[in-house]
Amino acid sequence: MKNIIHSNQLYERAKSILPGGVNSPVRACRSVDCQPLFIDHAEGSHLFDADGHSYIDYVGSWGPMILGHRHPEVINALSAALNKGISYGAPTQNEIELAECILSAFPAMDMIRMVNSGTEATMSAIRLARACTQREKVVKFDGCYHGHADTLLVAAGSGVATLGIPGSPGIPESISAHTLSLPFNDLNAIEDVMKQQGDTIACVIVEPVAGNMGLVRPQPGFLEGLREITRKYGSLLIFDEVMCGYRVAYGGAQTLFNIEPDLTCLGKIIGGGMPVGAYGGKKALMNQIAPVGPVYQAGTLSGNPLAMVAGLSTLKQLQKPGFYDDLEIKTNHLISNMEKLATDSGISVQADHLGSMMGLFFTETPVKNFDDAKKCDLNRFTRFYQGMRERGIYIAPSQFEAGFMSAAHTSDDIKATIHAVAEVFKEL
Ligand code: KE4
Repeated sequence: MKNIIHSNQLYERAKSILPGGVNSPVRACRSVDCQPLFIDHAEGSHLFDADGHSYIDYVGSWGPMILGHRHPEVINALSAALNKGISYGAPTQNEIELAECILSAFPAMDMIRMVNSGTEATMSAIRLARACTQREKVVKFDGCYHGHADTLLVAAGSGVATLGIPGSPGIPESISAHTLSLPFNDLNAIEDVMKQQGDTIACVIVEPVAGNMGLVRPQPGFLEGLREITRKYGSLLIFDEVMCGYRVAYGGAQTLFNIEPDLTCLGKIIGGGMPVGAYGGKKALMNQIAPVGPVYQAGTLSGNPLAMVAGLSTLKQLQKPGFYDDLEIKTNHLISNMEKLATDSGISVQADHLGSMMGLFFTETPVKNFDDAKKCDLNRFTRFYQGMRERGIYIAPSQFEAGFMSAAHTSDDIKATIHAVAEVFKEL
């Protein structure tokens, strides 16, 4: 067993002043019966914990670190910006540069607003959709996560439309009652709901490639069906590409699947590891946002100049020829080897990847929605997580999360990972 005495000491200190000792619940590693590792620093594809142990990182800060840690171009851009100041609370050229870069990659948007997180992006997009349609109800999908705004933290129903049951105490039923959660990949369910109450639905929000129940890709026709049915009933289609934007393709899932949503939410990669979110769409919608229009949304640190250059210097690297091809080759190599090793070990897994976003479910049935995902062998996943971490491989501490390859992962990293998988699978 790795000696993680410093992490444990830090964890004891943290628990007395931070709820659960963390600033975001999943980091506490509770679902995999582990103490969290406290990270001291990172470089390339590796994290280094407070006890000096190194780990090959497939969490990538939950998605942003597609270049790997401390990419020289990003560090140089941040250092230069830092020499000019940290925050002004006033417009800067950096905000325009990043906005122009994003709009050139997402033709469904011709205007965008920067915020500080994915939660702010989706929360604001919902408010805009409600204002523009003069409707209140929101449709989401079981197992999709769009941040922790009240409207979107709704326990997933199962099978049929479920009027929101608060996913957390503190969310008034008067709010969650406006949110319906349907099974992902189920066009019949959304067609039924829209037939019954489509004229009250402000928007349908979806992770076009789901990553918060593990990786679940859209079934053929699902996204096209959402686009068609929302147009038919005058509801807005919101693609939450906070995770899959710039991850599954440079132009996100909407480019990969050639679907034009009405609003797009982004985060993670567009900040290059700094706190950035964004939402955007056509001018007719976005000009409803204050100060031009009446829909209010604001933020002290929105468009922070350091965060803007971290994002822009990251996106510029993604534009390099072959960037996504290289990620696809590396991710496919890892996932296909994991599938083969599982078969050789007699372990039932469902593995998948889209670009450098990958998933591994411990189940024998294909996973098309959250009900399928919930049938996974969570005990087996816990043992897998523990075995991999002991061997210096850092994966998400939850069966219901995705994994991420970065440009910094080397063939030696992937070889070492496959070796660790082979050993751990033998123990499962
Ligand atoms: P943030 O508010 O965490 O920046 O973004 C919320 C969000 C919105 N939409 C999607 C598709 C997301 O995946 C997220 C956040 N993702 C989680 C990981 N599954 C963040 C990690 C965490 O909560 O600590």
